[in-house]
Amino acid sequence: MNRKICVAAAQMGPIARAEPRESAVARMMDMMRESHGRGARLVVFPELALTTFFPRWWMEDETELDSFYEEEMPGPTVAPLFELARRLEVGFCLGYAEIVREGNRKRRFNTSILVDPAGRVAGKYRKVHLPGHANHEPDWSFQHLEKAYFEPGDLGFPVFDAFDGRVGMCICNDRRWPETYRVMGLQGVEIVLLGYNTPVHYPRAPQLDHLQNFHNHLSMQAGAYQNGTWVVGVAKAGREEGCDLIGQSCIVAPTGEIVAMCTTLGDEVIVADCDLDRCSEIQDNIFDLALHRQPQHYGLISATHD
Ligand code: CDV
Repeated sequence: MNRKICVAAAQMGPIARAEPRESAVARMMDMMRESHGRGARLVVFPELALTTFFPRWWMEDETELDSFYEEEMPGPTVAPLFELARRLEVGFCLGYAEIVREGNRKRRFNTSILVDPAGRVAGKYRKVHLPGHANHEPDWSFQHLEKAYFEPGDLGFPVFDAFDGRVGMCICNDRRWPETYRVMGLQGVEIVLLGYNTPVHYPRAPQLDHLQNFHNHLSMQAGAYQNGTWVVGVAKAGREEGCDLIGQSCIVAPTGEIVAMCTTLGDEVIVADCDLDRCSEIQDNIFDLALHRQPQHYGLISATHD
């Protein structure tokens, strides 16, 4: 069986705070049509793709905060994207802010879903590594309040049987952590789908700002190679509400090589034929985990810290 799948990374340019979801969904539908026209069977969209990156603002009004979250997926605004996918028979991966009501309690997650070509949700992931801070930092030019607006994901790093392969997801900051890829690698992952919103400026360590693009690719290429998996990393890019976000969305082969990369900071589709059988070149050789791993020496990796 041929396990070559044409995958599209659908990078998005900025989404203004006032831009309605309908507009963001229309942009995604345009890119889904283009991806399909270029042969893609799977389209990957960014983190929090339906709205602006709202954790950059301190919000005390809960109604305002809630307006950035989805209570149902798909709700009426996002349903046309699912319908188009079904009609074109393409799957997709979509990042969004999720609210779950448990009695009087609202639980908030930074979530992504994998949707199969029949328009069914085939997998869900909730972001584990939440960057930023929980308190208002008025001296900084913008906030990064993921620690205030989300709780850490409670689903672990699941891997799903889909698209004739083993598919995993993670979200933005997760891509910088080797454990993210390894936990999926141990489940035989063959393609990791992820979206990101990465500001060029990091207020806590601005001396590293010029390395943002380098660290983006470094993390994904290392994660791909060390686990013998394809990685598809998709940005929301460009100047969003005065905050510059990096682009360079890319598709990385299991060898760690970048095989396609966006060259703009706007809405842009790139595609690559991802042969899932190529994963075994790495997984059965240099990183044959069953043969070469020495977990008795790795205890500290999962030990808790104070
Ligand atoms: N959305 C993110 O998770 N952004 C972080 C930034 C804040 C460092 C990232 O790791 O790209």
